[in-house]
Amino acid sequence: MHVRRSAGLLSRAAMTRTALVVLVLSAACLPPATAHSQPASRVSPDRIVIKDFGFSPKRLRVAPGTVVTVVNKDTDPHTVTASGSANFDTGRIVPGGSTRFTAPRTHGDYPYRCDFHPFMSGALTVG
Ligand SMILES: [Cu+2]
Repeated sequence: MHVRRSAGLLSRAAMTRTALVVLVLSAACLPPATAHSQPASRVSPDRIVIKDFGFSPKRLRVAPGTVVTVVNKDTDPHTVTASGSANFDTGRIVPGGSTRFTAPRTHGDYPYRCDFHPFMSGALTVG
């Protein structure tokens, strides 16, 4: 039947496309070939460190719903507070302290700032 054959072709095409996307993504996720990759980012990939009134990394990429650890290595208290429609907020993190929050479950870019120091900004990329 004509309709069923078309559907079969379509799903084969879709499968091929999916396989290609998986291949491309796998290649993109491979660690850099240089010997200068940072060991710290491998040990704690889902972590934001606050130091010298700045967030590191400035932009963190995580999977949806990831529990992100925030470490405050400054001598002042800080927060990680979503600037946009997202509602994550660590509240006050004392100097030397750490806390965790759950990243949004929807893919997207989520800028955040410190409630006490609005000039401190960073971004969470979920996806
Ligand atoms: Cu701050």
